[in-house]
Amino acid sequence: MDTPNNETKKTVLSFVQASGTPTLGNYLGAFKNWHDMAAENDCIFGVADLHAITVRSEPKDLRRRSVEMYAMLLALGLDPEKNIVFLQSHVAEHSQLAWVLNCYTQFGEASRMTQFKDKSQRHADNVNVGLFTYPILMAADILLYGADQVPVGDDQKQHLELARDVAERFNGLYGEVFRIPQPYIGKKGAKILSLQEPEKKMSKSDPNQKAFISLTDPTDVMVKKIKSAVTDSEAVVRYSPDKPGVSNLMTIYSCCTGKDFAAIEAEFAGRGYGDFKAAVAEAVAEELRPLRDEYEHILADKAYIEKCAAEGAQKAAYLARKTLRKVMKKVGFYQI
Ligand code: AQP
Repeated sequence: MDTPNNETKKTVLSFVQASGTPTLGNYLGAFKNWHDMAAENDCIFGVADLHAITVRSEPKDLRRRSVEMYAMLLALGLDPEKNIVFLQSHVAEHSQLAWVLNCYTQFGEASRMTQFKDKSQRHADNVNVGLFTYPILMAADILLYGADQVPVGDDQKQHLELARDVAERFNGLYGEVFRIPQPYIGKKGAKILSLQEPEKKMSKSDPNQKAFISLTDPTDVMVKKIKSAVTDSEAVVRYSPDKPGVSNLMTIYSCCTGKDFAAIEAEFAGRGYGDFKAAVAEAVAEELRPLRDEYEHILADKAYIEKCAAEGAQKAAYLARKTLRKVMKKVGFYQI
């Protein structure tokens, strides 16, 4: 199995869909871990633009969002010289391997994916086959690069299990072709919830703008969204499953400040939600300000983005081609 550099480091891979502006959920659940892991591992980060078309959008919006998401990855500090940072559609092997893996995935196991059930309800007017086979494309994304670890939020755990099952099935038939990936779920922030419906996860494609904090929201917008977050009538800052709104804000505050829940409860004992929300808003604004500044700086430099994306695609394609060639041979395609 080939890895990007050497055998002592782990290969870490993660993608983000270009389906909107990334949220605080994406940041706390995934991006923050990516940044930390990039220092010590061989990392491959991708903008999943192929995944994004499972939901219909205007071509110009997809293009803009893909570039913005790519700029956001660079702004996180993922060094494009040391890591591979690219756009999925620039490497044709993703789609090619996905087709092969489709034929090694059972309809029944794909039908069990809860995100398909969720998304097909949310987009009932466009329940396309891509929405259903999305996890198989995701398996191809991961398996092409021999990823050891895949940092994801809780919502993607089931998809990763499917990737493992398909890889094990394929290896069982043809020998050790794929490395079996492990999920990496951060200790905190693995599931940041909607600010308006705290029983649902925070999602960048939520039609209710007040439900999520976008990483590019101006500070005053961010503050307003946090102040209007749904809580409860108890007016006590306490972490508990029956207080999902307050617990979610506590998680966000904890991720941004490093304070644990007991310290947060003590800090706000006897104080109302007004004070608490103001502190959460300030902590989020502080956490995101440097990222937003860097993002704006990078986004203004289109030549730099294009250069990094072209180099990233070239490095990714080199690795992907090797794996795909092996797969094609094992399956029995006539080689020329
Ligand atoms: N609310 C969340 N809390 C923690 N982690 C999250 N992630 C997403 N939402 C949360 C993690 O972010 C990474 C990139 O996600 P993605 O954009 O590729 O796909 P997604 O999980 O479908 O995210 P969204 O925001 O909900 O997108 P849409 O609205 O387009 O469906 C993943 O590691 C994910 O776990």
